[in-house]
Amino acid sequence: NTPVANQSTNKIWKLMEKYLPNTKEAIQSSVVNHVEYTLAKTRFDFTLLHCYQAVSHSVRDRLIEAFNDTYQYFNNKDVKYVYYLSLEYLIGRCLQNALVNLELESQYKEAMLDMGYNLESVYEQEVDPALGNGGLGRLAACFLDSMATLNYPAWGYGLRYSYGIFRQQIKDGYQVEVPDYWLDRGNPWEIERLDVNFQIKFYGAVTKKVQDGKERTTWEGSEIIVARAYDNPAPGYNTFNTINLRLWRSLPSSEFDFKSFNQGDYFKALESRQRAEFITSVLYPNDSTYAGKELRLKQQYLLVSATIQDAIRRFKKKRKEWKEWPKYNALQLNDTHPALAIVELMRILIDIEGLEYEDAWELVYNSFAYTNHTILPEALEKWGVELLGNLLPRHLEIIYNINHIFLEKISRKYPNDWRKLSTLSLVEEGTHKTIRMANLSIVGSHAVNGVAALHSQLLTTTLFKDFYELRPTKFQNKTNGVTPRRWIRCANPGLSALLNDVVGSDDWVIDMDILKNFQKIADDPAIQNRWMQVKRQNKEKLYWWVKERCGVDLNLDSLFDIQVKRIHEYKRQLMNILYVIRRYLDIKKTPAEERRKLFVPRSIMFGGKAAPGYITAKRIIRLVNAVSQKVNNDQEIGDLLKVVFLPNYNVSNAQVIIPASELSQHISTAGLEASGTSNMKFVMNGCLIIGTMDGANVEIAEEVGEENMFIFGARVEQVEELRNKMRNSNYRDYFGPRLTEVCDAISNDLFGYKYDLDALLDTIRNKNDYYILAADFESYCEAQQRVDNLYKNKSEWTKKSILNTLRSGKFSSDRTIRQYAEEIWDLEPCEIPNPSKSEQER
Ligand code: GPQ
Repeated sequence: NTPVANQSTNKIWKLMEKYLPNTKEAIQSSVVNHVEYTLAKTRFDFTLLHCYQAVSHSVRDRLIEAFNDTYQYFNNKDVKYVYYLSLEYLIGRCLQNALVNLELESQYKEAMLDMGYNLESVYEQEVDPALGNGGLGRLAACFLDSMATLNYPAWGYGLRYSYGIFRQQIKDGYQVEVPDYWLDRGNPWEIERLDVNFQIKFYGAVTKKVQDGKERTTWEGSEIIVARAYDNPAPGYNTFNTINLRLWRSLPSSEFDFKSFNQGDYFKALESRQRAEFITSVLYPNDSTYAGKELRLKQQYLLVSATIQDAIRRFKKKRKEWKEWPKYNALQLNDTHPALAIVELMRILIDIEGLEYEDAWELVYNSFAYTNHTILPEALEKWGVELLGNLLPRHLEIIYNINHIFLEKISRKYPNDWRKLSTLSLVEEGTHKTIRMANLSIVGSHAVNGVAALHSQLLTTTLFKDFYELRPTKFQNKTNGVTPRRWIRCANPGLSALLNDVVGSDDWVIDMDILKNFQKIADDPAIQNRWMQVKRQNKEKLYWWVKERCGVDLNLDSLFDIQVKRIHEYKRQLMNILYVIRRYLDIKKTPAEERRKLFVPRSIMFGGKAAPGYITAKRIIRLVNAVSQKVNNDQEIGDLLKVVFLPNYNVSNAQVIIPASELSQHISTAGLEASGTSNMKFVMNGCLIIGTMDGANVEIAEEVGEENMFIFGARVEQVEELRNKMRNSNYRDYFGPRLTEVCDAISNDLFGYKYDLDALLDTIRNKNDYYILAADFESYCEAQQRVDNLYKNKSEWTKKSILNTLRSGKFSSDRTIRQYAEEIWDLEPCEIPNPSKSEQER
């Protein structure tokens, strides 16, 4: 880029100095301008979708002002940056969030109403960018919101997949996956950076030569592609700071073309261009399982290589000494998916920058940190050395170097301890030799954290025990959190208004802890009434959502009982639906005139995607729909019990579902849910949790009080013993009578689909019930009885609901991000001065 001459720079500077005004007229004219000049539409040919697009462009203009100023300011102040590396971001819809964070929602509402548009229906036009699978991806999005809000100098880095997670349709009760081409209607929020491109190399060969008595290694890749930046501004709340989520898209490299086109095969050369574009085309739809596919490894390396090059370029612009790298850069790995960043930085420092190995290692070690999100063995990434060595030969070599030096230290410290050496090694030996990415991440990072107190404790006592003993101070806990901006302020306007009145301001949006000071309102009948009204309105919204999508008429007076999350055996949706059958059978056995006395009317809802190849998870969906079919059409049952599968659970649907929920299920086998984050969203929205002592539920119980939840089931210490008891025994010995009757009903074809459903039940009957569903079933049924009893007392229920919200402050991601910044990143906030209101309104 050639710098513009000084005089004209001054002129441009003056012209750009003005900020867009936010008066009603200014907003309207900016929207109308975009209709005409950006969309090239006329007032005669203009739909609600066009309206959404024009409004978004007008908001984007305002975001860009803040965004450019923010990084200019950071740059001038020469601050330290944190780089958050994640293969997934579930950011959700942007329009409302941007308006709320820019504090312009009411202005836009009024401006649009005046032009004949309802802003809420404009919101509904937006697609939901679903570039993630579940909790891990949504966590990254909540973190961006908190990093911006708390004024941290941060960058999010990820991939711009053309296809996000599939859209889930339910056909004949089965999940059907439909491709999610989310860019169909363009994306007004992103800024394509035609000038930010990095070359990415794959395959090829490593050569060594001696230069000035020193061995120099070079890697010549044989496939070269380009990563291009797409920027997505993430505005903070109550601050002018707006940070960037930079997503990379893969494109063919024209330099590489030159060679292949000259070889004469035009079509073959075009094919290789398409292969380049394919790399970022689709998100792998597996949650907590490792895929092991080469394309996935290419995706990971593309993210890592482009990001490291970008960070280095930024660092070098300031011409700092390499030894200052950790003082100016912190890099956070969201699970092991971007772990190759450790190796990529080593490679660049040694092979290109010419640093000594030890010096390079110190810079890497002091800048990287790693977050683990699960102890499930099937999720732990292990790349085969053949695959890795073929795609990234130099990286494999460096991994071997790291391992060699590391293991030498270990064997000096623990001579002849072969068990230790083989568990700590980055390499898993065997017929199929693999690289353990978790071990690489731990060895290459100065901090390793779990995502809830229980999970972090399990890491140090089980999965990473030997690493912990080696360096206990490296291991930390950072309990997850969620942003109250999206999950209360945007998703639950009724509750937000109520909290504003209680607190006397909207300060709670950036300081959730102040809600604790208002606990006495929980007993106030007037507040309780208003609280119930808010819940009722949210239930009505979900009522219409369900009616439209599922064709089921819910009873608004029934208890809305919801479990929404990825379908996984460890999350035990199966236990939930088996209990629903239990309830159904019990209602049928009760004389009609006594039913309403004994049973609280319930609407039990399930939602979540199954990985396309996960057959058991898909059968769970089949069972839920089979039960739904039977129960909802049983005249005898009426509105006492309804069962619904909510299709295509995603962020925008969650914003409707969570505020409407009264009971929320978080019932994983103790020890297996690392944290859970929707549990936090439900609690904030005044739902009561039925749950096991797992993940963050443990800390939720500490905060809101066990008496305000329905806790049940085996504790983590008991799980192994229960499994041992079941091992090699017949399921008839460990099934209680209530569970036996339910399973027999299914096997006797009460719901049809016998083949699928018997196979499903075999996972608990003949596979030793790894997730101890049978062992927890009785205690689950008892907890459900406590739910019914409490729901009969509206005032007591509401009181607990209020206390749940008021005591949920700990679970704001603002708290989490502050802890990361202070305890891992060593990062200071840097708030840019807000251009004065008068200036904005000029
Ligand atoms: N989680 Cl390893 C995911 O959503 N995807 C993954 O691949 C892995 C973990 C979840 C985890 O299951 C939840 O318990 C956490 O709350 C969430 O990550 C965020 O930490």
